Amino acid sequence: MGKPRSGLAGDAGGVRQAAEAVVGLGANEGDTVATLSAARRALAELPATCLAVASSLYRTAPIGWTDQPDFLNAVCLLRTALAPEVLAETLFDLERTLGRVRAGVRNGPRVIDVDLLYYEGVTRDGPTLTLPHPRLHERAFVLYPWVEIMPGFRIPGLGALDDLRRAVQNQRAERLAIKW
Ligand code: PH2
Ligand code: MG
Ligand code: MG
Repeated sequence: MGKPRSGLAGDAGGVRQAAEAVVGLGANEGDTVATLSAARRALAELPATCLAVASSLYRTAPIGWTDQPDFLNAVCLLRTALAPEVLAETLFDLERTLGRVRAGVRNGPRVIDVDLLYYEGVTRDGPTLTLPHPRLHERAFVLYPWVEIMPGFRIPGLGALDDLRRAVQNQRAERLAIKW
């Protein structure tokens, strides 16, 4: 008989342990600082989750589709008892709540993007969830804020954040002294 599904992570012997999860935030349409602040507050209020650290905001050059405004980006470290798929679905719902409409060009402008980048060494390669995020190592807008809050961290299979960041230092990413 299978174990009952709780939707929680680390459900071993009834003891639920929190996992470290890293979430990337981005926005380049509308009142970006207000939307990112709302996203951050919402992360802090997710069930069975605490927001451990939030990075500074970074103004970053658009990657992928370059003919659009600069983004503001940040990264947050969560400790969560939500399972990876449940967390990913919850983040998807949060984007909708904050006004994200999925239309237009891939990698194009958006009011909010909330991506699950990493979940406690878990790997997934499914239709709706890939962990770690498949493009994180190519992106200064992820690596600059991430290394700020987790210096010395090594992503299993990818290497040290510092080394990954050095490899993308040709991409513009400027730390901002804005409270958010
Ligand atoms: N998100 C993308 C594509 N390109 N560029 C920057 N600077 N910041 C982003 O958040 C971003 C991007 C797709 O999610
Ligand atoms: Mg994204
Ligand atoms: Mg996304």
